[in-house]
Amino acid sequence: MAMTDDAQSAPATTHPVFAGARPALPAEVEAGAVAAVLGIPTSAGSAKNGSENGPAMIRRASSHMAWSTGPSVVLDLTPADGPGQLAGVWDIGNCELGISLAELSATAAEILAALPAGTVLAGIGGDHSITYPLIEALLKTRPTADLAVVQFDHHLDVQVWDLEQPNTLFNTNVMSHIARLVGAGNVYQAGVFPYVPVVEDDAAAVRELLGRFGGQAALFSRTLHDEDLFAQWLPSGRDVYLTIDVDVLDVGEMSSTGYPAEHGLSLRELQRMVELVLRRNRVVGLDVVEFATTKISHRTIFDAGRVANLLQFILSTLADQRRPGRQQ
Ligand SMILES: [Mn+2]
Repeated sequence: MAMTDDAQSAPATTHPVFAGARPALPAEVEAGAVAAVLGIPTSAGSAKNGSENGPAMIRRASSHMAWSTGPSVVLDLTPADGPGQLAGVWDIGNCELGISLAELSATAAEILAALPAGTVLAGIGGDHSITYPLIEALLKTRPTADLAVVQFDHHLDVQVWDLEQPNTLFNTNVMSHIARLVGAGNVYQAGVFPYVPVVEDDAAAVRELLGRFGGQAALFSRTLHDEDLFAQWLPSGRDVYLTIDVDVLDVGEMSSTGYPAEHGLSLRELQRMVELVLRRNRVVGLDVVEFATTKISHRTIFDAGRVANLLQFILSTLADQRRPGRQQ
């Protein structure tokens, strides 16, 4: 197949599983599973098309981490004490969540209830609005008094109006709705662009809202780029929901997204920061959102590969934490 930067339409088919993970229905996932990957192919919460192709593109790009014939395993060379074997990751297919908020949450709750206790539901978006029903379902099925949300994103995704109307949920305001769910003080926003234009009449309200958040480690801040300062800023020892909007990456590494960042993090920087989140907390749910394209090209295939590598890194780190003898 010729691949150029124009022409090819995005795929109608999907690679069956993420990175050779074991395929199963949620109820078939075995006890002790580390994570269950769930594709959520929607752009219902976005003004732009393309994020509905995220799960298919990212799964297809992940196929370089799986043999095409017969069962295989993935060895992980990142642990300092030698190769580990990635185990316990399942792929439970796609979930067509529909467009009503109640429907989204109910479906996600059914999936979580069917999975073995302790299995991390790992969502592949889809636009960023999917994070709200995933967190709502998590709170409903696995109540915790101590949930923090760590968001990597180029944008704050907050607004200060119409927040009592759940049908106004979009990728542009999803974190305001999530702050209402978990308490603003429990939402940590990392990698956000530091200069935020607001309507003058709203400036005080926005400052007040952001002041109630766990905090913002903005893109150009020392808090984000000094590892010690960033570790101090992060929640520690808590149950964490991790949400990664891929537009937090620099356009040079991620142009397949609705609003690419002219200046963003490198994938390597993001990995180091995400690793700190994982090492210092118990990640109980996660998603990777906003990969978006309507075309197949060299560029979009490599972008999808970077998202696949990032998700593999997160799942491998979670699996490594469950290895016998590891400190939690
Ligand atoms: Mn976002």
